Amino acid sequence: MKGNVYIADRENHRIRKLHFGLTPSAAPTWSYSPTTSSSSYSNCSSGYSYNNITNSCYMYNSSILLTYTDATAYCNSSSNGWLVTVDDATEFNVIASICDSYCYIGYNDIATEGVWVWQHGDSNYTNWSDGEPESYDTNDDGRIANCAVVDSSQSGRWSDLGCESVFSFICETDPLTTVTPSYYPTLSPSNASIITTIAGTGDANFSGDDGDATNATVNGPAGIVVDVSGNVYFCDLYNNRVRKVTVATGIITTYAGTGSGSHSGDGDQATSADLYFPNGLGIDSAGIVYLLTYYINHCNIVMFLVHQAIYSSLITPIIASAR
Ligand SMILES: [Ca+2]
Ligand SMILES: [Ca+2]
Ligand SMILES: [Ca+2]
Repeated sequence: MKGNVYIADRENHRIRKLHFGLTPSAAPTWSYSPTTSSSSYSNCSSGYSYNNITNSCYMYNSSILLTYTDATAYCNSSSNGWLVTVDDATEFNVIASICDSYCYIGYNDIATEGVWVWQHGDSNYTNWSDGEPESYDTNDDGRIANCAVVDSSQSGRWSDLGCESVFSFICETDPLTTVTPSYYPTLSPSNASIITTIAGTGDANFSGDDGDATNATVNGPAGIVVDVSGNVYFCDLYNNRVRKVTVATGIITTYAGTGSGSHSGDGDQATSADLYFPNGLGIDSAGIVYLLTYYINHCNIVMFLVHQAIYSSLITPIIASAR
């Protein structure tokens, strides 16, 4: 496809391809923390609201007044919730801001007078109003005071009142564990790319001609070109060859060079020619490949040579000229 990018990944001994416009088949892995989610993010069972300060879910309806037992049942039947457990000062402030009257929380000493427990989970946090808790509440018809309520008139601090009284209440649940973040990454076809290896295993060696290119070894790939059909040619520098990956099959072959690092073979088939560290390639619109190699002349001077490796009816590549 137009726009693909090919990379001679020299030190990794691989030919790699950046696929233009291809959407990855697997979603990228993202670490996700609800506490950093956007304010529009919702992560709670139906009826509950997510609070990103406490990373918990709350339900509150000031018009529903129930006894402690009925309020507990109401929460239990609402996505297996519970009367809220206040874990710390942070959650205290959140709950205090939610409740605008008296609101049951999940703290009680029903089982043993004076031994206060949470109906769900453990918390050592308390924030009683002055003089609370009491054994009997003189402000609540003298009932046995076994259930804690948030008292909005006391800045949300708690009082213990009779559990038979009907009050508002606050239910709590954990956030849902399976979420789809609203900012889940999507890659648009116009700019997506993923990278794959099309040749080389990563081992620096020579092997694998006439087989799957991804099972073949190469050694220091350098220059790379693609012909109009999508076939890939690259200099296999330290193997003194030019190799070709045929796009239709993924098969790798030697296109030029014997593997011997010297200079010979002009006019012969390209696969019979010796190349000395081929390191640059070009291709023209006719599919003629141009090849840059080193050449050490008789004065021991390193020179560069450009070869023209010509297809003959797309079958027999020939190195035609030495200069
Ligand atoms: Ca809590
Ligand atoms: Ca009590
Ligand atoms: Ca009290």
